[in-house]
Amino acid sequence: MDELIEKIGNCIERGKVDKTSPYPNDMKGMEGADELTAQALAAGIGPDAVLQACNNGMKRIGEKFSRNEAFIPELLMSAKSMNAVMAHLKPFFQSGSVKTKGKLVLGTVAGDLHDIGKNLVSMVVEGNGWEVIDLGVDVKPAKFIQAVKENPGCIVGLSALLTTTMVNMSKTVNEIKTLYPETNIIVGGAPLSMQAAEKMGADGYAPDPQGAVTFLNHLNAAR
Ligand code: B1M
Repeated sequence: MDELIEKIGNCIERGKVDKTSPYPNDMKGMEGADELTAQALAAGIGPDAVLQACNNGMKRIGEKFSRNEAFIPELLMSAKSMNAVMAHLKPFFQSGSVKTKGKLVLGTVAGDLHDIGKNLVSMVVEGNGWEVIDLGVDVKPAKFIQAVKENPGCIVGLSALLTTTMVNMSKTVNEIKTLYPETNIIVGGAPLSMQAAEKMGADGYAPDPQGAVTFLNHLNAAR
């Protein structure tokens, strides 16, 4: 079991999507993230353990990228492998859904194309009984505002992975709060912190998807 988990993490780090994928060259013909995840779940390994292995693999490729030992194409292949895993995990995260507790309008802010973390937040929040309106990546403030207008009472979730796009996050918070001051906003993403969230006027910060669920559930309880 441990070996299977380790292999999945390795596929994420190396960007091995599935058996037919010709990349990376030295793994040609070998099973990839897709097949190994299916095997792991069939063997009774929990989705959380699979996800943890993926996050570890993603962390390793990220560290290589920081050291200039990996480049954008490698990162893209890792992201593609992660998506292959997430296709298997999605039903597990969604199965907790009983009834809709409210709406979360979610998106990665303008200028930022990172969506793996946002997609995880989306799955887990949905799995915990919330309806998620996912606006995608590179979302301009006007698009968030339109969604808030169309979904009265919704909560807004903003994700950012780049320190350079945190300024767009701040702008988005500001524009939403100016027009819809009663709207609750939660922010997250690797460069964020509670302090940064407070500084930009957001109502909450979560370091991970479960933290986002806790925040949303607290808001509901207080309503
Ligand atoms: Co980029 N990238 N990237 N990248 N990339 C980082 C973020 C970076 C840290 C890498 C590095 O230098 N070590 C660095 C940012 C540095 C900085 O600003 N401090 C970086 C850079 C510089 C860039 C480019 C500028 C590179 C270039 O072109 N020179 C470029 C920018 C493109 C753009 O966005 N405009 C770029 C591009 C890319 C790819 C497209 C190749 C690819 C993204 C593919 C995709 O998302 N579809 C990519 C990737 C994969 C990464 C790394 C390796 C992995 C990110 C990831 O998915 N992590 C990353 C390095 C790293 O993190 N080790 C890196 C896994 C994911 C599950 O974690 O997204 O943090 P994360 O989400 C977590 C939490 O943060 C939280 O929950 C999630 C689950 O725990 N969370 C929330 C996230 N959103 C939340 C919202 C919430 C609550 C919690 O409430 C609403």
